[in-house]
Amino acid sequence: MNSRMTVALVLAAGASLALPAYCESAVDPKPETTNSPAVVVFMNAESEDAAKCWSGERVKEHASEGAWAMKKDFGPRKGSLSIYGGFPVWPNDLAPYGEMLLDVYNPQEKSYQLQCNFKDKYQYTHNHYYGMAAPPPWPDGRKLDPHAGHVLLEVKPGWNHLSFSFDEIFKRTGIEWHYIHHFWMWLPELEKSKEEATLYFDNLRLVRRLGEAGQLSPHWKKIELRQNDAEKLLYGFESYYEVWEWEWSGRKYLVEGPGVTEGQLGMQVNFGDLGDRKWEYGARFGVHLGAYEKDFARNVWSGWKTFRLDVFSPSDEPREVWMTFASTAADKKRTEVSRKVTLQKGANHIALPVEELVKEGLDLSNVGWFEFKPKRDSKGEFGWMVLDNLKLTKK
Ligand SMILES: [Ca+2]
Ligand SMILES: [Ca+2]
Repeated sequence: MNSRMTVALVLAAGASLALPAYCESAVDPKPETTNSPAVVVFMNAESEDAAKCWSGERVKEHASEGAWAMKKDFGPRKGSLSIYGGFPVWPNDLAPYGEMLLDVYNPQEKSYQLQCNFKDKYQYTHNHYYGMAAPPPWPDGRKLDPHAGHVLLEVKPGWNHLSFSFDEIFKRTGIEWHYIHHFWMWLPELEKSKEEATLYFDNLRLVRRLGEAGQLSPHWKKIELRQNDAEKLLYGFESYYEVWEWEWSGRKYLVEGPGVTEGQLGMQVNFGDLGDRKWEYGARFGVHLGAYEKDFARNVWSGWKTFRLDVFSPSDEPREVWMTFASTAADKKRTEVSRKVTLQKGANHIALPVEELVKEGLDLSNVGWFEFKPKRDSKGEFGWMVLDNLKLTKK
C-alpha cells in the first residue's frame, strides 16, 4: 500500500459520515493536581455536554455504569465512534496513564474485532502529514508505520470488559502521548461486507500510572511573558504549550541537550519530507505569532531593532535555512519577507536587523507568521535542529 492510500484509509477510518458540530472542550482546562484519582473517566455518556463530543448516540440502555451508554452503528460507510474536540482530559496528555479500560455490549450473536486507535498530533493527517512521502522519523530514526498503532480487541456476544496497554502501543509506534489529538473505534471488517452491527460503549477509563509517572509533566507550564527594556522573548521553548503552537511538517520535542541557550529547554525539530525533489527546502514549518496568547503580543514588533534566534545544527556540513516573516497590514495586505542563512555545525546565533525586513515591506505592527525551513543536506535529508531563544532585542 502506498502512502497516499494509507492517508486515505486513515482519513476514512477516522471520519464519521455524520460529523457532529466541532465540539469545544467539555472539561475544565486546568492542569490536574497531584491528588488526581487512580482511574479517570474517559467516556461514560452520563454528561450530555461531554457526550456531544462523540460521534455516537447517547442512550439509556446497556449501560455498565450510571444510566447512559454510547450506542454506535457500524457498517459500510458508517464510520467510527470518535471523539471530536473536547478531549476528555486536559491537557491532551495521556503520558500519566498506562491503560484504557472499557465496557462494550454486543447485542449480536457473533464476535467482532474492535479496532481502537489513538492519534498524536503528528499522525493527524489533515494538518500535518497530508501528502507527505516521509513523515518525520522518531528521534531514534525509526520510520512511522501508520498501522502499528492499531489495537484489536475481540468483542464477543453480550458484555465485554476489555482493556489495552498504552505501553504496548508506544513500543510499536513511538506515539507522542503528550499530545493525543484523536481517539476512535470501529469495526473495519464490516466496511467491506454488507453487514451492519451495533455496539454499546460505556465506562471508558484511563488507569493512572504509579508514582511520578502518573503525574502530569511539569513541562505543561503556563507561557509567561518575558520582556524587559532590552529584549522581548517570543519563544523560550520551556513549555509544551509553546512547542505545540508550531505547525506542520516537523516532529517537535522539548530537549535539555546541546542547543539550549535560554532557560532549561529548547525545541528539537525533526523535519518532515514531502518526498518529491522539487521540495528542495523543508515543508512549511512555522508558527502563527498572533494566534494565541493575545496579551503576549508576539506579533507586535514595532520598536525592536534585532530579530534573534539560536539554532543548534548537528550536521557536519553547512546547512542552508530559509526564514520567512509574514505581516498583515491594517488594510489586510499580506507581505512576506524571506532571508537565507547558512548554519555551521554546533551553535549558531542568528541576528537580523528588523529595519532590513521593513525595507522589503514587513509591517511591524502585525508580524503574524514566522517560518523556518532547512534545505536538504547532501544526502537529500532535512535532519534535525534545536531552536531556542527566539526574541527581539533593542540592540
Ligand atoms: Ca454510563
Ligand atoms: Ca529555552
